[in-house]
Amino acid sequence: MTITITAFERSPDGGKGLARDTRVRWALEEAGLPYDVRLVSFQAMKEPTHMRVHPFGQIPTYEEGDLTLFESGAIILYIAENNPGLLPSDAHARARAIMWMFAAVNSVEPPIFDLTTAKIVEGDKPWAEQRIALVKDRIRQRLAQLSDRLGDAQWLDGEFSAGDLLMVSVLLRSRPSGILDEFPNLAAYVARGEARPAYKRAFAAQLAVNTAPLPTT
Ligand code: GTB
Repeated sequence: MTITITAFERSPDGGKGLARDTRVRWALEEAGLPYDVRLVSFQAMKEPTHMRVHPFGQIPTYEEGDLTLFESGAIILYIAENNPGLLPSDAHARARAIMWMFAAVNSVEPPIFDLTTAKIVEGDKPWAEQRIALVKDRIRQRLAQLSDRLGDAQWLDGEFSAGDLLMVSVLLRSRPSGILDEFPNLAAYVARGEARPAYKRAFAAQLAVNTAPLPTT
């Protein structure tokens, strides 16, 4: 059955791989699954056809036969549970890998995402400078804890897993602010993720979309 995901017709990052379709592409590449991509504009995302697939009018989504999913974490969990290579077979190790997936999207991503909101959505407010400083401190606190836990390990819990895939994807978004590089072991961890052939294929695929000429209407 063909897998179809959705991605920005043109990502605001111009192809830096920071939009959340990249993590889904990466999981599909790790699993060796071919996939199609349906590109959607910001306008099309809010129209009924896409809203039926994604109730919040966002990307990414995943469609395969009569299965439709949204939420990048849930999509990656589905891919990981149904294909070898992204989750350990030992029940406890598997539960811990899933725990790290939740930690990535639930404990690490929120402050990182908040910085984007503080800069882009609230950047013109008179209190923006103070808020940005506070949010940056919250990111530093969380990354310091993660850095302590990772130590000099290669991956978060033994072999590379979907937990690392999501954590690396989330941490990548803290690089433009310079905060990721304040934690050399996390920066090296992210670089290890980026060096994986599957990540490189996923990155190249999203870059090709974001640098291709837009279709003329
Ligand atoms: N929790 C959901 C998930 O994990 O799937 C969040 C999905 C989400 O935020 N999607 C964003 C979206 O569709 C794209 S990824 N936004 C359009 C809208 O809400 O109207 C977020 C994103 C966007 C842009 C950059 N960037 O340019 O760097 C990075 C990340």
